[in-house]
Amino acid sequence: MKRMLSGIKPTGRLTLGNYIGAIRNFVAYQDDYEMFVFIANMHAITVPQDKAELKKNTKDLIALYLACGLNPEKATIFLQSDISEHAELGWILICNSYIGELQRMTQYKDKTAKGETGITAGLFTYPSLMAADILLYDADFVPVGVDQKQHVELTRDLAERFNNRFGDTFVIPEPLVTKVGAKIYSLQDPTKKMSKSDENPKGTIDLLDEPNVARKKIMSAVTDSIGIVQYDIENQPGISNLLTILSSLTGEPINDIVHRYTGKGYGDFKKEVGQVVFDFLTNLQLRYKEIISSGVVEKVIQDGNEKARHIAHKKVMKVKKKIGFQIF
Ligand code: ATP
Ligand code: LTN
Repeated sequence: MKRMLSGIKPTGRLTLGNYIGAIRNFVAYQDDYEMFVFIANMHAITVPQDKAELKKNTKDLIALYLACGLNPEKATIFLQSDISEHAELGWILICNSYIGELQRMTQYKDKTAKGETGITAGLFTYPSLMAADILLYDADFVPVGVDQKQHVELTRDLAERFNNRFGDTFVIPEPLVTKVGAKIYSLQDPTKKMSKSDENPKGTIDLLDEPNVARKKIMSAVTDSIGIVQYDIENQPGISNLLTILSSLTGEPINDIVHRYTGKGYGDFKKEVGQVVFDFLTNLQLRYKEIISSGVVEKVIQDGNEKARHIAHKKVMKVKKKIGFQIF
């Protein structure tokens, strides 16, 4: 069975973008792949985190993984910072990454271009840590939203470089980007990614939003004055985004939805999207509450960590031997 791995940072409340672009796919793939899903808390601290919030977000993320349908019998769910091999291999890969290639990573480039201050060295080197996350487990595939594809490509470069220099060590992973929903946009600015760290809460649907509040956000989503429900990302980014959301949550192809709305206005369409989101969140939150109160979260992480640690340890031992760290 091929292996698949992915992670999400506990940097805030998970959004519908995280669900559609990432988690939904982890769940779909868990039957056909050996699945590893982790909480990327070492990546979270590349920007300052409040201790209590980080703890809460981490627990919530695990519970939401489960509520979204990840099954710990099939998928290994673990906490990155509990497996110290991530930091170890991360450092070794940083030492095999060029400053130039890290400078080309869009997240860093965008932040520096905007003149943001307080950018940490961790934010600059985090793509190398992400490479370590992937290479430790010999992952064949990495399901991610489109914004992360570049990092998986860097991972491939680092793995090939290492293999060429030290001999066959790492599996070369492939990014897997979903066809529909690789990028869900802000409801208030549909040219921008829907993001956990967005300051405007109206643009983002949190998975833990009150379902009624979420419905209102859909109803007040920015659209256009064209008045035809159709998929046209250039001229109708808002409507196209809502079409993607609806299609992702129901499985109905976008073309079929467009067909159903021939001759109808945005009002009816938004109502349907709002209702589907309302129902989705209501069911999800019911499961989330059950999971939180059952205390299963701790057990899931303990079991997952154990499995992950075993694999990661073997890989780091191999790497240390290859580079000359093992002297006896
Ligand atoms: P932040 O806003 O703190 O940078 P984020 O919302 O981008 O966080 P991540 O933890 O960076 O979330 O991403 C987790 C996964 O969710 C990644 O695979 C990412 O590609 C995917 N993802 C995040 N936002 C979206 C989105 N709007 N549409 C589709 N996929 C997304
Ligand atoms: N960098 C990613 C989260 C992440 C990840 C990974 C995803 C960290 N390590 C390994 C896939 C595989 C992010 O910011 N979304």
